[in-house]
Amino acid sequence: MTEFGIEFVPRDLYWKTTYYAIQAEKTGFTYLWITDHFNNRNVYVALSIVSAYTDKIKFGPGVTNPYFFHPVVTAQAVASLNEIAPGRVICGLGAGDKTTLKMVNIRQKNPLSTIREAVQIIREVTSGKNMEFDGEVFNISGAKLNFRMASPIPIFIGAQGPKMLMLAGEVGDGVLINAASPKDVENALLFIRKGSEKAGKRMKEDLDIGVYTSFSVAQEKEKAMKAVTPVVAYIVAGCPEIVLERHGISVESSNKIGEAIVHGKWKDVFSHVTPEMVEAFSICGTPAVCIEKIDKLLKLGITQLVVGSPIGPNVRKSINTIAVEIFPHFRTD
Ligand code: F42
Repeated sequence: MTEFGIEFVPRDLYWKTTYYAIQAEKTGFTYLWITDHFNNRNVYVALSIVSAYTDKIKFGPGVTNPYFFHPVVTAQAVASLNEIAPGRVICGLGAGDKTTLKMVNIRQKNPLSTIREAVQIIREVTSGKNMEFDGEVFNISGAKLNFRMASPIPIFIGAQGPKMLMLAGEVGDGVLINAASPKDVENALLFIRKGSEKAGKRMKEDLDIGVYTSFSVAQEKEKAMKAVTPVVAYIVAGCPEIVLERHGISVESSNKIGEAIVHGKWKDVFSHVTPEMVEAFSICGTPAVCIEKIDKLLKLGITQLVVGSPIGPNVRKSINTIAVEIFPHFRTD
């Protein structure tokens, strides 16, 4: 069965994120991911409050990266959370958002080795081992947590490029595919499968396959579109050429959107984002339209669909709409 996850961006005040988290748990979401960007509120502060106000939803950073946080610090953070909420913590890890890394002049060097080694370090340190490690990127001469781990923490890798998707299939407990269209997800699955086969793992049984979508649902299509447009703009601006090509979007229009974002020209952003871009990079529309699009993704054989930012023009109402009008189509219980 496919589970549903939800993503919150801690741009909102902590109490709002916590309120939405409680609502998400009550309405039947299984996973809660909170994004990590240094210019938003801190992800672990947000997650600790969430842990205190929820009982069963699984939660974690979605996703953190080993450039801002050394993997031993990530291991410490998720292990601490897991002490507060045993068995509920999951750890999302990715190469990091290029724009925010650039702001502080951190080069995203050797992303593949960095992620591969970070996964190993987080896994071993959170399992209570005293770790010694001499890698291509990280070097550790004795790292052990001074507190005991409650349970293992699954590591999900956020990935978009073919090599990262393959690596995610090979070393992750799960993968979070950054995509919304069946074409992109199908393509991603080919690479994930190659990686999982290399490691002798079975897709789905041994590897959680999540699709992390930009999502916007409202009773009026126009309102859903307006809410999702800025998120789609960021996606198009940061999208690899190969993916733009797949959707017939020119690099020139992607650059134009990027320029408009950098200069805060939001009128231009709205005029450059086309309905085709919204179609390619989000699940957006009325509940009926969203049901149809979710159905196409679930049929590809994924284990988790993450309903991502903005969720809708009014987050509280949209979570309610998902629970009342969308979930019943996918759940028999
Ligand atoms: N990023 C954040 O910063 N915060 C978030 O909260 C966040 C959430 C999130 C959720 C799901 C998801 O899928 C991604 C998410 N991201 C988030 C974005 C994520 O951090 C990455 O930016 C995103 O996944 C894009 O990276 P990627 O997976 O496509 O990997 C990049 C690095 C890439 O270019 N990959 C290439 C590929 O084919 O996969 C490989 C690049 C390569 O080969 N590099 C060489 C190497 O050896 O590593 C050499 C490069 C060199 O010069 O060092």
